[in-house]
Amino acid sequence: MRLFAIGDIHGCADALRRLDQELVFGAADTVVTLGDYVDRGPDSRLVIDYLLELRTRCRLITLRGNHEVMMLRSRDDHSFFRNWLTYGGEEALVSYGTTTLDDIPAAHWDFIESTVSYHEEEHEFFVHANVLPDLPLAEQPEKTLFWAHFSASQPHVSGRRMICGHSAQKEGRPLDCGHAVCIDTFAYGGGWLTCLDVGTNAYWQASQHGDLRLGTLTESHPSS
Ligand SMILES: [Mn+2]
Repeated sequence: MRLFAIGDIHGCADALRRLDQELVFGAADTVVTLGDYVDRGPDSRLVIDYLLELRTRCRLITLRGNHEVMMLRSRDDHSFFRNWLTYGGEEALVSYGTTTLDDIPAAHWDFIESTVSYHEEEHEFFVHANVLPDLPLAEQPEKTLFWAHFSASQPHVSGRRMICGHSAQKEGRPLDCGHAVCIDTFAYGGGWLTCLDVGTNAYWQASQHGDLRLGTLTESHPSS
């Protein structure tokens, strides 16, 4: 049984496929994707198609990111739609060959609506952005879960390790604070898409150009 987390994909379908080719996700695996499937990068539509297929052959847990929040809101709020376009929504629409959300397939809306706010395992919990350390996961404000910048001054009250994305680590390596790890490594911006083996702390990183490299978490900001 392997437990993986994958950081912010942002339309980087080639990098996602490269990780899958290497790790061959299968029926014995749990894969938690940390949200932000769409926007900014080139292939939002292909990423969602890929995840819909991946869901049929492993236990796939798809978290919601702030870009899914924005896309859902844009469907009902035309003035917000214009905002979203400038936050990467324009690239998402291009991947569908359209300029309007009316052309997004129903299966893709169903996928986006099905995304969850957090996920818990025995020793870890998974969120897109961050949590307030003193509040149980079920009581976290959406603003924190989807939008807050990474900070991990104190461990979460659950005692579990937090695995998150959202705050791009532009030098390309995960930020490991011991009780919290951020694995958004800027795939769409010329960085890497990170897949962390949560059980071993080994990670694989793929670029949009097909490069692959390996690493192991090394705590860089010990909790105090
Ligand atoms: Mn985000």
